[in-house]
Amino acid sequence: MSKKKLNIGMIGYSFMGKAHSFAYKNVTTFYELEYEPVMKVICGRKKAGVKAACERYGWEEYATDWRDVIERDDVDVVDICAPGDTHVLMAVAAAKAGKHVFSEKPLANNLADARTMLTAVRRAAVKHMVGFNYRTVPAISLAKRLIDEGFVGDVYHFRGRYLQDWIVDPDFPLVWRLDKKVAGSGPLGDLAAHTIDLSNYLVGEIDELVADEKTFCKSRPLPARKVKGTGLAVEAGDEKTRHGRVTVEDAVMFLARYRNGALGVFESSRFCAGRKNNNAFEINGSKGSIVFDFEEMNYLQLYSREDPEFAQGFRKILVTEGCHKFAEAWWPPGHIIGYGETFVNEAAELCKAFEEDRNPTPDFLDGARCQAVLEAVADSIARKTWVKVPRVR
Ligand code: SOE
Repeated sequence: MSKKKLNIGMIGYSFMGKAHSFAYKNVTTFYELEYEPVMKVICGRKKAGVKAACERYGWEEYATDWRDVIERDDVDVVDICAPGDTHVLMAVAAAKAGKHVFSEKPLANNLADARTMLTAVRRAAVKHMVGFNYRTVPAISLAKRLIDEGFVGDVYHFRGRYLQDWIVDPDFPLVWRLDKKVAGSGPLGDLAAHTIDLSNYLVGEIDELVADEKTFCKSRPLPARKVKGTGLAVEAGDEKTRHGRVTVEDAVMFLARYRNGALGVFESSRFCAGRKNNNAFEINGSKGSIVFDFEEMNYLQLYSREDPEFAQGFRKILVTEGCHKFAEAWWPPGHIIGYGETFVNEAAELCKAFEEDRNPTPDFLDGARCQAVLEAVADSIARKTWVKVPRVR
């Protein structure tokens, strides 16, 4: 039977553009899908860069103006992989044009924009998805199942951290992720957004929080005019004396109280030497605990107080069996998966939503709920006090 086509128009071709291209290219190899993504058009402002990405990643065509992508009749889904400051404009225009919208995280650079995006996709009755790719790690699905099926009991604590070290060198250049106007915030929106989404998903909504932050390195060399590499890897300009101001935090932390009575501790930083992509958490409940660390993403640790006393202890569950959601599509048991596969799983979820005529998960509501926490963190830092997290429905 011939498959139905889902034509994708993707804006952005850097790190996330590469990840999403990898996903569209590989998804039908692993998933039986009624709808098949077609890599129609990739868009970026720099002609040479987007042309090269188009050829390398395997897109049919390229464009240099995102509005052209949105206006095309042969585009069904607009996939936004551009920096946060562009999301609201692109997503609202895409929804108005009747396109389904897939946006990278954080959904926007502030809560007002996130709400605008949510309203736009709801009004247009189009499908919407936000790129919290870690939800598709099989160990995260297992954590959700263990919590839902009562293995952890009532949750008392969520302790989450997301740590990296790629800007610990003060000579690392002033890239867009360090510019508040473009990125919205530092590790808060870039990293803690993932932790917050996982905590929303696994534990529930946060009621109130108190936060603090620090910028260790306030000025950095401007990047080389001709930027080499993509994503996080760029070179400083030859002239290390030309500096610019860092306008985002380097590290952020907050304490949280959940609506269901649980307590949370969150920490995110890009100044943790040796921590490359340390997205990790521990949840402690009345019946047991679970522990996850992305650097060992194929495992989930479980401690059950209901095991016989003589056998109690943390067990490491290898999450690669056919019974494990998001692992079942891949390899035989024990043949582990990696970071790229999370994006393939995400693309499969997007396609399945069309087959099942529902919205994909996580969606703009999840994105806006995360944004409400990000906003509360910024508010708490500015006012140096506990603040309530605005509700988003
Ligand atoms: C860079 O810090 C980054 O690529 C984030 O933007 C991603 O969301 C995160 O998953 C990995 O690190």
